Amino acid sequence: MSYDPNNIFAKILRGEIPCDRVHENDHALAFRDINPQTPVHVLVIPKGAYADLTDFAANAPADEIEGFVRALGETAQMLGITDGGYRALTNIGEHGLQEVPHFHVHLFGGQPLGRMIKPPGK
Ligand code: DGP
Repeated sequence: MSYDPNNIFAKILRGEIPCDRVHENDHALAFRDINPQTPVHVLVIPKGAYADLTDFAANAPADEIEGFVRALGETAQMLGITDGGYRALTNIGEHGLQEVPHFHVHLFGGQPLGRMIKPPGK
């Protein structure tokens, strides 16, 4: 997927629209999802322009990958969800129902989360 610089998360990174920021480092920003699915629902995004995990894994330099992964763990710690457990999830492309074409990882927590996937038709 090619990167669309007009996507909503690019606008958040440029400060053109606000977000409820939770954490930030040189390479990543964490903020609350506008439509939370669980008591804690935060998005962690790289500051670089990557459309999805496939793009990020192939093209991000090592320092950006490290900064992003550290931000994931730090954000979970800051949110207080590590003891109870939580889920980190990224949607990719059409089958993954990715809505925003800037790589992001959802952090869900604050309650038992149930099964990871509901099989089709069940
Ligand atoms: P996904 O389907 O994985 O691309 O999820 C995109 C998520 O982004 C979805 O849970 C709602 C959230 N979202 C969309 N627009 C905004 C926004 O303007 N601000 C915030 N904080 N979250 C947004």
